[in-house]
Amino acid sequence: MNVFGEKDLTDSPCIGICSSTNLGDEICIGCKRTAQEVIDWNSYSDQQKIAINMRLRKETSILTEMNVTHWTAPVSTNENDQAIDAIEQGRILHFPTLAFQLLPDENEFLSPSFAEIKAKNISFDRHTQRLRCAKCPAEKYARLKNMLQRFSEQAERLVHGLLTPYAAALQLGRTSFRPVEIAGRLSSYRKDDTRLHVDAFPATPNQGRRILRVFTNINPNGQARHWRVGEPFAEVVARFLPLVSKQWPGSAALLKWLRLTKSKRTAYDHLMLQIHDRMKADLTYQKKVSQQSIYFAPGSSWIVQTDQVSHAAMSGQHVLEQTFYLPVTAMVNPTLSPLKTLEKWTGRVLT
Ligand SMILES: O=C(O)CCC(=O)C(=O)O
Ligand SMILES: [Fe+2]
Repeated sequence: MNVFGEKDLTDSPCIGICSSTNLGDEICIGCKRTAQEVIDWNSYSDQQKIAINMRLRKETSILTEMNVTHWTAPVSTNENDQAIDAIEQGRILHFPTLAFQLLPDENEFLSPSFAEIKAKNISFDRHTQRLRCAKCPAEKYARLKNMLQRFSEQAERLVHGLLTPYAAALQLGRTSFRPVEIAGRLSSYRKDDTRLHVDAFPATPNQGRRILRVFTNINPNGQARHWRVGEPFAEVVARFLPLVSKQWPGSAALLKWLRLTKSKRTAYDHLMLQIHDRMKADLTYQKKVSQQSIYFAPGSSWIVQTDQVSHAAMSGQHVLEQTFYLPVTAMVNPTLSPLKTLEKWTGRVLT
């Protein structure tokens, strides 16, 4: 087992919930091994253990593999349905061979020196055409912007083509370029994205809207982006909702008046922020919760709703990311949204 509590490929996959030995099931409900594999485990060679663990990881993976190789490639109705269903269930759409092509004169931007000291990302707002947190000489500024603009447009085309029922309602958020190595970066625990969390932003309440992000790894040195992904959203809520502190009456208006938030922090935003902070603050949870590691290779892309999928970015350098917001009413199955899940648990309207 490594320092994050992740199992090695030769470790037993047992999670302490055993239905094969206890109840005689052919497939164990906990680890998904066959009854025979459970009985024989200790007699297996490392090679056999690795083969079984690889098979189980594939079976239990949160990734839905998409065979889309171009940002504008036509997508079949079947793929549309599969993508919507998977993303709403809290899965990650993975495009192993969907790469973002840099222009030859863009390679020079693959350096942390283009980001302001202490900044995690360079961000770009397509509406205002402004870059934030970039430390870029004036003569290169337009080219850096062009790189982010081009990625943003391609990500938008991909999402519109793939998640067609969302197309009319999707709102374009920021584009970001992340040229800073994640591992070893210093930050407060709240800003520490190497801890499992669901996304919630203190200054930008999203008032129930979904956060949908497109990532692409443009690392030139073969380095994957290593993520951990934790338990399903309903389980996060079951564990942390009972611990949240209440939102003081009048605090939302005060935060807005003081301009600490860009819009009203709704009851939903309050709960999501509390859950975000409490997940990150609980180091035992970080280590012990059931989780899987994912290595996103250079030249691959992925789409994930980061308000729903518990995630942590452990290491990696150089990704591009595009954020979209989606009203819950535009979902095919709104009951799967964090908003509706929290409303069901609290018995209250939260926006
Ligand atoms: O940079 C990454 O790979 C992911 C960081 C993260 O937590 C996020 O974008 O929500
Ligand atoms: Fe995040």
